[in-house]
Amino acid sequence: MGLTIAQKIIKNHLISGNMVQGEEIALRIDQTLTQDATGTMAYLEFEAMGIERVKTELSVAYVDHNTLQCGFENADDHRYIQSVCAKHGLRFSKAGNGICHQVHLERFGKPAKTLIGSDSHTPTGGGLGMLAFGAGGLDVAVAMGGGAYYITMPKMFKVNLKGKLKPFVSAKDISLELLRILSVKGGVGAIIEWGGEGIKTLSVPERATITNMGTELGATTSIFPSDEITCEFLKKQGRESDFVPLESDSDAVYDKIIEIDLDKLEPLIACPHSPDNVVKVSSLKNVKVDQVCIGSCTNSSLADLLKVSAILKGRTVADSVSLSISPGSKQVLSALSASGALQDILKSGARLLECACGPCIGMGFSPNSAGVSLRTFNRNFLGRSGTKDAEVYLVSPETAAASAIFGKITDPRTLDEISPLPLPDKFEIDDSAIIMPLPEKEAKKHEIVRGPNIKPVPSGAALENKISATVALKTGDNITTDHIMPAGAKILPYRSNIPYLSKFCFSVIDEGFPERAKALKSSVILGGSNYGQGSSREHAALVPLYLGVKAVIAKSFARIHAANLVNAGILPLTFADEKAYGEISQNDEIELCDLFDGIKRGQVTLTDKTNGKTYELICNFTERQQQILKAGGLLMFTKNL
Ligand code: MIC
Ligand code: SF4
Repeated sequence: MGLTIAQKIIKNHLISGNMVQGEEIALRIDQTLTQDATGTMAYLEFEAMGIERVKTELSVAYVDHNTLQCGFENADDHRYIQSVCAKHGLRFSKAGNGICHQVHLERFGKPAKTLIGSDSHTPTGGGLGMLAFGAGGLDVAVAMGGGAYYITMPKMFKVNLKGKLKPFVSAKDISLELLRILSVKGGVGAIIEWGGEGIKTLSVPERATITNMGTELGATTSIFPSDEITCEFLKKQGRESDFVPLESDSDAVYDKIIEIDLDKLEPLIACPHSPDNVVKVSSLKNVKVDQVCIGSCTNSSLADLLKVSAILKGRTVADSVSLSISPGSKQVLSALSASGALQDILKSGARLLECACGPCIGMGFSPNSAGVSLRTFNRNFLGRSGTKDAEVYLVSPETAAASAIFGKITDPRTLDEISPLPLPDKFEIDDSAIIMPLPEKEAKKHEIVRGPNIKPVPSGAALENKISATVALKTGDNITTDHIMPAGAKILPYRSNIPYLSKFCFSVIDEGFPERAKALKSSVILGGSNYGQGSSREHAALVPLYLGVKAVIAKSFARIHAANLVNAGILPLTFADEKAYGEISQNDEIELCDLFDGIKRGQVTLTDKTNGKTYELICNFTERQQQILKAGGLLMFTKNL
């Protein structure tokens, strides 16, 4: 039987386990990346492991999320990360150099290699034919130390593209179309491979838009073949020697095959508050727009911004609209400026922001009260923009630019045809903002700089055979990590300060939760399906751990969050019969008994002392996960080895 692209890379990186769907496999990791919002914690964990030098082929720390520096906190964190990089053998990409996924694509990504990153959009690298996963910071720390990355062998989905995109329809619309078809849960447990003759019409940055948004499908990762288009991209980056061809075998077997006809695709839009709430742009008439944001790791390539500038050229942004542009990298911004396109953007009245995540993670540019914001980003979860009652829509750069001009949601096909400036034959290579680590000898003497904002990582306690707890919170379906541990300008500077962060846990849906959980000392959370979707932030596990949460019992979990809970020593359990979800209430007193035996058997009994009933819970932990949980989390487990 032939192999898919992902199966080929897995086969070449398999350390243990069988490539049998549903079984745990361990993979050798070639490259790692972190960003600052998750990186500080990852490096504190890496330091706790006591390893001198990273053991990967390449590890890069980016500063892109938290660049406002409204106080000493995140400036200190940047210093800390930079000093760790110098000492332990990592490259450090300074604030302003760009968004991790865009810069990694440009400068470091390599086809057929494995990459894990402490950011859920790490699959962006799949646009280059990498097998790239988002992971919790601790998993990244372990990989930096030469340890394996564990995943469940995924299902294989194939999306075949046929035809060619029509003018003003773009890669973002392909992503939105797949979200419309599959929903935010549709990719769970699967790797999505893209193929068909239509992919030959897509450049690497367009492919990267698509693999980036595969995260919103809940997919383990997404990947494109490595072909002549990949080679062309690497050549323009002066990295032709990194090219290797990669394609699936003609007799590879897929669990699901989906076809999308590019000729028939229209501009699409995800309505508030979920990326799969997708309709045609043309179906929304007279929706007034207050702000438009163009950028993020999804849509900030030079090709995207050249299209935007071609639309804005000679026009002015509507009086009522505030338009922001955040180029993905210094390379993109320099090329935009060299081509003259930047001038067209500025003349239109757009506001140029830094090459960073910015508004995507609520770092500034929050919409006005009840404002309508159109964003080329990948997530429109409630409150993520920083304004709780804002209405955030996700669109392509073309739809964003057209709507900014007219002040209302506008189908870009109503514009006259545009001719964007051509892409350069070769990009200007300037890696001056990527700092190399110190040579090993000097590194030994190098001091790590630690600011007062850096507090110790909370550590779990060894699992006890019985948990008595109170249900501190009962949630609905699709709870995101932005609900559990919000980000934004007010909170993000405290990503290395778990006690402070804990004050905001679940604040989007229940402001009383932190106090309540803390007072209870031992609690559980009851969740619906797809609990923990979205970001890879392990803070969504570490903060509940700090607040005394012992287990999360849900209908189902998102992959990275479930792994983060295990790593933190919190039990992720699912209902054997979802009827139980309806019967257990917030504030109920519960007991989980015989846990040692239960986690071995894969089944634990919950006794609800308040309603007097018992329920069966499922937990299919691997041998390794059982040991991690027993030890009180991955850090304790690694220390005990
Ligand atoms: C996000 O898009 O939600 C983030 C911020 O990039 C996160 C990481 C984080 O929480 O720091 C992600 O996607 O993993
Ligand atoms: Fe940054 Fe937004 Fe991308 Fe997350 S999704 S990495 S916050 S640009």
